[in-house]
Amino acid sequence: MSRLVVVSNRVADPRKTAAGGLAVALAEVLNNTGGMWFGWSGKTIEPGEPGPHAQERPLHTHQAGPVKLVTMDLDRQDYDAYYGGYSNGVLWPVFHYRLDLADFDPAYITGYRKANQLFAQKLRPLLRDDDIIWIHDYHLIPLAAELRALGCTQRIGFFLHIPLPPPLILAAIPGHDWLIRALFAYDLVGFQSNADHEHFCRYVQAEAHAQDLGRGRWRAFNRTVQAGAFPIGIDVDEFVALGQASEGREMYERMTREYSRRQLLVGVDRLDYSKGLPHRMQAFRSLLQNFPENRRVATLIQIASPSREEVDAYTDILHEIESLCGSINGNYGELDWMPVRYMHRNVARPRLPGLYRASRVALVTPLRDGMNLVAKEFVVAQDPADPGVLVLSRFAGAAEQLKEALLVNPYDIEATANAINLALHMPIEERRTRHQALLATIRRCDVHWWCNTFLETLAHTQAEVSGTPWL
Ligand code: GDG
Repeated sequence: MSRLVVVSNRVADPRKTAAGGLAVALAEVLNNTGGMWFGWSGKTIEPGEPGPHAQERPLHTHQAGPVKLVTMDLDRQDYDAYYGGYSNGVLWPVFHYRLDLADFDPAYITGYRKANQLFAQKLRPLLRDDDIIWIHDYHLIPLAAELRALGCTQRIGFFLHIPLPPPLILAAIPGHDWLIRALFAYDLVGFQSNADHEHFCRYVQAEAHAQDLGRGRWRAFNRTVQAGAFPIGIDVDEFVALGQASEGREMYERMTREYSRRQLLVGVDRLDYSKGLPHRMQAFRSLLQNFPENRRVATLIQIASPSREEVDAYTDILHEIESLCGSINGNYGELDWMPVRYMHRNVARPRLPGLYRASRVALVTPLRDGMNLVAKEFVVAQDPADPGVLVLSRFAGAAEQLKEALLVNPYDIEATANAINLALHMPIEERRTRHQALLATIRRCDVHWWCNTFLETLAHTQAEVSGTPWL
């Protein structure tokens, strides 16, 4: 059987838990298959720091159960241009439809390309001829092209965890044609949703004049690539077990005791402008304003785990949320009731199922999201006899699958407040029916299904042995 080699910007020990959808999902996958996980070490070399040049620097290797973790350091300037610059200052905002937040500094793409070349140079000697290589996310789009340029002919798949916007938004990125052309170095390119896949098809047809070979296959730049939607899921059994473990149960009991006369609403997000936190706060404020019967009853617990604090747009959103929470609590709070409990901290993963289960409503209202795993975790954590209600943004990839949630447009503050009110007062029969349907979908398309479907499709793509370097 071929060995699986996973490549992503960050590598996490699969035996430990980590926040962030990508790490959580990959840890689960590699735990089952074994193989190698390659990525950045998390360490940067500061200018003037003694030591060998990037190309000669040794790799860090660590055996974690069945998984060999191999990581490399990056020079500070390269890391800043590649990670904070191009990946999170250009690709993240544009792919989340936020052209206004993009910083198209030309130095960024140079650093991005250089980091990807270094990844390829370091990875190449570790590869076996029959490896299956699976590259993840927007940080590493050109990696397969760089590997092909070094002569790699292995099957290489790519999965984009974030949305792919429509062609005209993509076209705002200087060098967008280079970026999409790089996708043709892969054998299989996977997206989270049908909408993202459709954007890819429209782009390659219109901008790259690709030939449609049918069944998801496209021909351009002397290469054939297959593309499709592979919605990511969670490890349902693992999450159920986590909820039954002592920390999960204790959390549930503590929350239900503490809030016995209240109704809890919960939000769990990385602190990111794509997650729609200010809009959510405004909707919650409208709920209290328009439906006063919820005052003294509804409490929103919002966890916003720290993320990418070195990027300016993230500091701005932090201040905006803090000010909104302060004003809601100031205007509506009572001596014995705080409407919003906001935490800008990480919560230990074993506590999450208990927190979800104690909550009557989850607010998952991103302005754009590739998938959103919190929506799925919330459903799985519920008591089927008395389940909570999921309020879900129609702009999360998860909305394509989770039709029985209360779907909202998060930009429409009043309509979202109405939906939250509906959720808080939904009769138990309706809650049960919706929950049953949601759970069935989430179980059917769990993380193992996602991984197996992607890897099986990759194994069956028509192998193309042409190492033509075209970047
Ligand atoms: C990308 C895409 C896509 C969050 N806060 C804490 C915490 N978390 C965990 C959640 C969940 C994960 O992090 C977040 O999942 P999302 O799906 O919201 O992901 P992103 O980080 O934006 O990731 C996204 C995902 O990739 C997978 O493809 O779904 O659309 O943007 O598991 O529970 N975990 C802990 N403490 C926290 O405070 N322990």
